[in-house]
Amino acid sequence: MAFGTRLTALLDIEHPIIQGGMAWTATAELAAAVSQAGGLGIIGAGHMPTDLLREQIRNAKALTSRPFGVNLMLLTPHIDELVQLVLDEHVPVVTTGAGNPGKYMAALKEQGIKVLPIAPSVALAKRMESIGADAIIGEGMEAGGHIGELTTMVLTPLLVDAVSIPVVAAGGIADGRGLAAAFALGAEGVQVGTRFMCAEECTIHPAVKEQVIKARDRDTVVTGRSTGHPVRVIKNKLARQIAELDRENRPEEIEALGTGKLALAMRHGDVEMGSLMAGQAAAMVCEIQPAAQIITDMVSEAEAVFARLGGLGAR
Ligand code: TUI
Repeated sequence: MAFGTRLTALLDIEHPIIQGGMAWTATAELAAAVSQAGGLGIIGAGHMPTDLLREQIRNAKALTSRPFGVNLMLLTPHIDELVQLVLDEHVPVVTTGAGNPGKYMAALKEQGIKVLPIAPSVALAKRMESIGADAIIGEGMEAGGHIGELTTMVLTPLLVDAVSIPVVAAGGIADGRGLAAAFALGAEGVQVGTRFMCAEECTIHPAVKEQVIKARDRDTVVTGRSTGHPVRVIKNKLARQIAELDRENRPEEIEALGTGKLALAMRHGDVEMGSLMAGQAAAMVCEIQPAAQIITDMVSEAEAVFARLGGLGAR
C-alpha cells in the first residue's frame, strides 16, 4: 500500500515520515540517510555557527540528491544569519521551532522553500497558514526537547479541523502504530525524533543511544517550566538539579546551568550532567537500526494496522 498524501506530494518524498530537527543530534549524515530512504531528513541547526551549518548543508547535498530540510531554532541569537544561509543555499524545506517564524516567511516562500512551522497550539497554526505556511507540524508534549502544553492525541485533530493545509503529527510517535494513529486523527504525515536518535547513522555519542534504549515508561521528565521554556529530558543528575531550581523558582540559575549541556550529552557522552533531550517514546525504542530499516518497519507496521482495522470495520 502506498501512503501518498498531500504532504508526500508537497515534499516530493516517498514515505510520510519527517525526521525531527534535533539540535546537536540531527546532522547531515542522519538527514541524508533518512532522505535516501524516502523520508524527509532534517539538519537540526540549533545554535550552530553559520559556517558549520553551511558545511552541514553541503555535506547533505553531497550525500543525497533527494529533498532534505533544515530546522531553524528561532531562539538562537544569530537566527537572521541562519535564515540568510538557507536562502543562499536553496535548501528545499525549512521547519521552524521554538517561536513564530512570521518575520521570515515571505523571504523563504519567495525563494521557493517549503516552510513547515512547528506549532504547539491552534492559534499559532492558523496564523502560520494565513501567512503562507505549506504544512503545519503539530508537536504534542510527549515530544523531547522544548514542548508545549497539549498532547498529540488532542492537538492533532484540533489542527486538522482548524487549518486546510496538511498537518504533520509529532510527539510520541515511534512505530507503525503511532503512524497509523496519526493518520486516524487526520494527519498526513508524522515527525519522528527520538527513534532516529538510535539510527545507526545518527552521530550522537553511543552512551546517549544506550540511555534512550534503556529508558522505561516514566524515565522522562519536563524541567525548566519556571523559565517559560519547558524541556523534556531523560532523568539524570542535571534534570534533578534543574527540577530543584524549578521548585525554588530560580529561572536565571536554570538558564545558566543549562548552557552547553545539550552538546555535553550528545557530543561528549556525559549522561549524568548533559541534557538528555528525548521524548516519552524513548521507552518504545529498543535497538539501534539503520534509518532505512526504521522507515520501512514503520510503514509496514502501519499497513498491518490498517489491514487489521479495516477488517474490524467490516464486522
Ligand atoms: O523547538 C522544539 N524543540 C526544541 S528547541 C530546543 S533548544 C531550546 N532549549 C532550551 C530552551 C528552549 C529551546 C530543544 N528542543 N520543538 C518545536 C517546538 N516549537 N516546540 C514548541 C514550539 C513552539 C513554542 C512556542 C513554537 C512556537 C511558539 O510560539 C510562541 C509564539 O511566539 O507564538
